[in-house]
Amino acid sequence: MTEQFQQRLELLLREQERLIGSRNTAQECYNGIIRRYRNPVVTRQHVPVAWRYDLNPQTNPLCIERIGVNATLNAGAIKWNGKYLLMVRVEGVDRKSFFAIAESPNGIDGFRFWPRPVQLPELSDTETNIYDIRLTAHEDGWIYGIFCSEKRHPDAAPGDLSSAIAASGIVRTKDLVHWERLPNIVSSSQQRNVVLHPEFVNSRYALYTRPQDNFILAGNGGGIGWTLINDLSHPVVHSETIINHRYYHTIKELKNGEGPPPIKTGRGWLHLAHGVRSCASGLRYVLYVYLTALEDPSLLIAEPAGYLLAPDNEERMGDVFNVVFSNGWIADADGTVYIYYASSDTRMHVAVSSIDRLLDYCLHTPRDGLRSAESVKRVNELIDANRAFLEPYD
Ligand code: M1P
Repeated sequence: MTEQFQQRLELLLREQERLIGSRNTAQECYNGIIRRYRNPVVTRQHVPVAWRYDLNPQTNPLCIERIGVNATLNAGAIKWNGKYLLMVRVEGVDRKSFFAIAESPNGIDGFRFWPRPVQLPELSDTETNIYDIRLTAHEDGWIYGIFCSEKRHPDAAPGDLSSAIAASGIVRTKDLVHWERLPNIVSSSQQRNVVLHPEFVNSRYALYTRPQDNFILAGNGGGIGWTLINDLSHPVVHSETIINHRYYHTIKELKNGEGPPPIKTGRGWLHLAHGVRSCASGLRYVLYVYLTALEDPSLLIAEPAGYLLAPDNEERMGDVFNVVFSNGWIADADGTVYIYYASSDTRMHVAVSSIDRLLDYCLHTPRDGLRSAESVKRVNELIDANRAFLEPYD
């Protein structure tokens, strides 16, 4: 081994250990609902050196990177054997994504990838890309992963190398190591952001869906849908009800999608979702929450106006600007909630809240009045109610 090769390899390994070992701290700025942490929790620099470099000085004397990683984003999440696991979408420089699990002892730093990425069984070689997995520990005893399975549109004209179809793939596991592939969900529309509800509903599996007219735009479709399925080995969407709608001039006017599986609380099912609107700089993705009834998870009971979390500062920049996206959160037994989100399709972050705070936010924040006049009315109502409390400070 030449000295130069060895020095470079040692530097790469040392830098990665420094990154993984660096402690994360909470940001000062806090609205009482969620607190962001300063450092991203998983970046492309976290991807093991041995996945990217040929470490043989004979075949790689210059010690150059052989398989580059572009981004680590949109991770599913689960607590497993006391550890916080992210099933990260790792996107190579070749634009293909795959999944890899990174584990942390405390949920906020120290995320280290397991030795190998996940090799999910393929159903067909037309499946070109897989991404955005949602992990659900279902009461039937399996952990399911539902992800986007993308392929080229079969009717695309020969020169059209962009038109695609999004379907939803399903895998299940008992140990997060061995994965069994089930058939893709059959639906009359394109489906991305499909999420499995963790409990049976009327003895059936319940799915949150997102019917779309085409690959990017909701068109006449969109909204977060709800469907019941008898058997996940034959997953066919026969009928869908929209349970969370899009509205004109809101954060989700263009499209929306369910985030991670909802969390069961004493007041209802707590949901995290993304909303998308159009603006001069492109599409703007933000995160919002809503609450559905305990006895009927498809029944909306509360939804605060606007977003819970939007891209901030450097989060605005990356591969796809002005995006935050979440498909993973973890609720601890003490009520702490770790919200994992990607910024601008580039790296993973964490923000921490609690069930109590999210419920309070959900139940006591005014709903969207859908008009400026209603918004200012809400502010004036709050000012009026606050007057007595401000008197001692006058
Ligand atoms: O680029 C932002 C996001 O765009 C898509 O989101 P949606 O499913 O709502 O259309 C997805 O490709 C997602 O991965 C990506 O983060």
